[in-house]
Amino acid sequence: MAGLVPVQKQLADSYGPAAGELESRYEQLRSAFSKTFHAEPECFARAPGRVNLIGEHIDYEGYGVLPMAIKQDTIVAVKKGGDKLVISNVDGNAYKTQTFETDPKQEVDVANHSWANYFMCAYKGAFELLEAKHSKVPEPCGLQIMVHGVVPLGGGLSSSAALVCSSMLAVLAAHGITADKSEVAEFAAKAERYVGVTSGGMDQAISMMGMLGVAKLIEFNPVRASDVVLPPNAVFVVANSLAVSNKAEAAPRRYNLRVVECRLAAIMMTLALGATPEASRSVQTLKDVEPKVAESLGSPGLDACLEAVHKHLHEAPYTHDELETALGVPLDSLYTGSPASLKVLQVAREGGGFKLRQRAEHVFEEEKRVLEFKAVCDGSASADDKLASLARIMNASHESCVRLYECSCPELEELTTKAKEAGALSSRLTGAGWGGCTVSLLAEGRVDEFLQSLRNSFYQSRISSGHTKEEDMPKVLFASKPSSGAAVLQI
Ligand code: NG1
Repeated sequence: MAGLVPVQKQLADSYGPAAGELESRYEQLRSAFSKTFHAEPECFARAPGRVNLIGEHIDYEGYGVLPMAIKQDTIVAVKKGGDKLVISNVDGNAYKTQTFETDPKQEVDVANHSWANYFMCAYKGAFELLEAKHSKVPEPCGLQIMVHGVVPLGGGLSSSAALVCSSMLAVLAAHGITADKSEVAEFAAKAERYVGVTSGGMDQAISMMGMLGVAKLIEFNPVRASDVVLPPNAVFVVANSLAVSNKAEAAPRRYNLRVVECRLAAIMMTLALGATPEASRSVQTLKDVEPKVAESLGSPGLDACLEAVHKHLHEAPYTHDELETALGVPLDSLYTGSPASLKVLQVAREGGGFKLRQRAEHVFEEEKRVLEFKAVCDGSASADDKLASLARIMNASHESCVRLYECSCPELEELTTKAKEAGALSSRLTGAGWGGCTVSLLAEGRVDEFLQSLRNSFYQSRISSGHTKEEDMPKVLFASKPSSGAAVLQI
């Protein structure tokens, strides 16, 4: 248990010394709410985005990751009222108001991808949490909701998790329920999958359990977070490649395909290690393979898993036929409960097969990097030596995302290269990739010069061509410190 979601009485409890800058935003949200619903909100709930420092594409394989919450967040104002769920946004031009019935069992309309679908995920998740963890489930009732989010969309900074977590807290708060942070993280992660992305639980966990001043090692099953104190001279700069990654829409060819490839790799490794096809088919994640490797090779740990990958998985992509022959069943039968994964299999038939060895190698190596990153932070080396080690680990992660996981894109490559030319010790894609943001490591004192240089080399031409605007630059390129996690605000 991570402790109850805090209920705060003043903005400073969430935002620290920066609270003053937030007052006008809360006022704007309050006034949009009263203009739309002719009443005052009962409370607010906020949840931040995050930047992942190390551990990419391994949360859904059960492995630990190391992100920090960022100051950009989504705030939801809520009040009980009416007999429908009315979901509005302060930016009503971009995000149209949507109305839903109050039945928590309704399906999320995946075919019509809309921003409000994330609210519906949260709404369903809130009731699932209540059913699982609370003796008395409240009667569903109408809710009036106004949202204001400033986490860049499709940027790999978890705008979706910020919306899902803040919405879930708002629904729970409206029903008078204060839940445990890790329970909300767990149910929010499950609920977000209703939009059709078979994602892991990192984003919701850090959004709920983030803390001012420290990054977190997030581990799963059960979800939990432990503090990671970053070297005092380390500054992390987030830069948006401006290539928007539409994760939900592209999922069958990208994100969800990787999740399927990892599971197939885990199954094929288990089979090669001597399990029957039937037993192999029940394996879900690469982490599940670790004890089987230990038993079979006589040595535990990630290096033994890598040895098994190299020994048992071939480099050429696996075909449907090859996998079905080895497993003795149609691949579809492995995914009967998951329409999103069935869609992957359907799309993959026309694609280039499944790259099992490359994906598994990335996952085990990346988890080694997570553990090493934490060990460096916890260790007693000088601050400069720590920076050098963290930079090496982060660069290796990016290299692996490019070469083995194939989740980069030309814009991210240009941006990481230019970031290093501009003085970053390391620069890597963060989040799912295929667009979105990079995170670069800088030594304190080098940041202003870096921001100016990257602005000239990467962004100036994009401002001139209208790709982004001068006034949006603070949202596109910024230094970030670990910020606090989600909260309910009664202000
Ligand atoms: P983004 O796309 O950055 O929100 C996604 C997943 C994470 C994790 C990372 C890759 C969602 C909600 N989040 O993050 O769980 O797998 O990719 O490390 O899909």
